[in-house]
Amino acid sequence: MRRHRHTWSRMKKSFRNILLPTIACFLLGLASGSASEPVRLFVKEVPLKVLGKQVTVIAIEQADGTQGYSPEKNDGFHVEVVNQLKVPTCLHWHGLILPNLMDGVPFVTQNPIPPGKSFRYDFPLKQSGTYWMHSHYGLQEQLYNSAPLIIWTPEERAKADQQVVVCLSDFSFSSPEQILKGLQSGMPNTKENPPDKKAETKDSGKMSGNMGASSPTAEVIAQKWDDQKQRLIRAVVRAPEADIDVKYDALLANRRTLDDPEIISVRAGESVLLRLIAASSNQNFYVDTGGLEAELLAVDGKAVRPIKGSFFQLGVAQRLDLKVIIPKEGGAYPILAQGEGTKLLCGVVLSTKGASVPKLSRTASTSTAALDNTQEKKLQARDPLSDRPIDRSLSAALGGTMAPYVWTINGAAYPNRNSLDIRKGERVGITFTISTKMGHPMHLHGHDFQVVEIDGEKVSGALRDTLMVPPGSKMTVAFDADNGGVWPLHCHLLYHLDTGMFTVVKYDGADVKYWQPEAQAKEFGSPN
Ligand SMILES: [Cu+2]
Repeated sequence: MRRHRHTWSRMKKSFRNILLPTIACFLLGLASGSASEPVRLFVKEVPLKVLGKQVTVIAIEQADGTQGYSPEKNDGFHVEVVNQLKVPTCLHWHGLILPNLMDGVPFVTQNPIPPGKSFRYDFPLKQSGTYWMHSHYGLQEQLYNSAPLIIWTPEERAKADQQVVVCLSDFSFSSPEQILKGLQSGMPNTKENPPDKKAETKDSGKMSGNMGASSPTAEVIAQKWDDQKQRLIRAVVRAPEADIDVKYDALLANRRTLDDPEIISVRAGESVLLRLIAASSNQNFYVDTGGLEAELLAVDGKAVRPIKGSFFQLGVAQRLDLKVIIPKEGGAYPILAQGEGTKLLCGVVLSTKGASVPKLSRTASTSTAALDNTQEKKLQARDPLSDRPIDRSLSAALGGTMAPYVWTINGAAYPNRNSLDIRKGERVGITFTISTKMGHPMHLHGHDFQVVEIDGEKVSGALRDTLMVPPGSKMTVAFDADNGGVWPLHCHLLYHLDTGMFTVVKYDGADVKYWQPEAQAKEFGSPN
């Protein structure tokens, strides 16, 4: 009896000491999203063969070789980034609404991760869909220090019979440092760029209004809206070729050129959801689904009212969720992406069993026009912001010059201590104006914003985290200031970001201990 009581009291004791805390931890973990063991993400050098040549690039891989990290929304985000490079790194979770100090931006929300060291990221997930991750340290993004980040829910899984992630990127045999040096010396990768073009763009910081008119026009590919059929289409028009500042050697889809594209096996009659990610450094894209009618379901991971078409615009860092149906007769269906202002192509092929895959060319016969607002004006958020007036209106004037190669927001190049200041609880509007010949894909960290005005027209546009601001346009986005901190707002063209087109949106009372523009200037230099 005594022995029994003893055992019972021991059991009670162990229940109190071990089981209770375990259960409590588990429940607490569920609530805070920290129950799971972290997934280790190794940032490391990997070999890559491009156009027959062996090069060394960077990958973000799990221990089993999985690229990136694609968690279940309910499990939360639990990652340990292990830096296996010989240099510092820092990974940003692009588009996620997360606590400020988990944002992964060196000299803004944390210190860089030194070689051989690691850093843990844990937070609950508020979104689902197509996101991505990339280094925010120096020019590492150009070396493919990036990977997909798909957040799964049962609803995301139910969107199609099969789902495919396609990462688009831009490739150069020149190192990112050489590319930047070329731009700064006024001799950008100029294979196709006549030297007198420099003079033309020299004053680009001042004026853009009539520049289009003075540029020579040619037959170029552009996106149009077919009003009759209510769909987005590819059209050949007479217009200036888009002005771009980096000319690449190749474009890649899932790290492969069209000489040897990824062949994705699909089934006749079934639906496929393509989750396209512009993981490029400086190259905007047009996405061509060819003979397959596509339905655009989401941009930047956020649902839009579905739009049909076969030709779509995709700015650097943006995403498109495109649903296609494989015809009953089967076949091979290339999904191609052509670079803005170039003839270069990349893509994947959807192929049913036994279909013969055609040989695909890496170049198109015609170049493309600049990205514009054709598509953006058609997009409507499925879940718009609540109806409420803007409390605080901020301006972001995008400017810059090719010589010197400096890009600015509100006249200033980063690093600096300027900030766009806001308070918690406000509905904030940011109006982008642009005085350069090149468009800028503008990314705000830590928030979803809605496009609410395009060129003077009020819209209930897409929810996004990255907005393409084309030359000559004026666009306003709005968001609710509900996530305190100091949040980067920057152009996602790597060489614009690196030479000044970066600022921060700062909440009143934010913890700014990691925001060290001076330290950044010391590490990377200053564009001025
Ligand atoms: Cu830019």
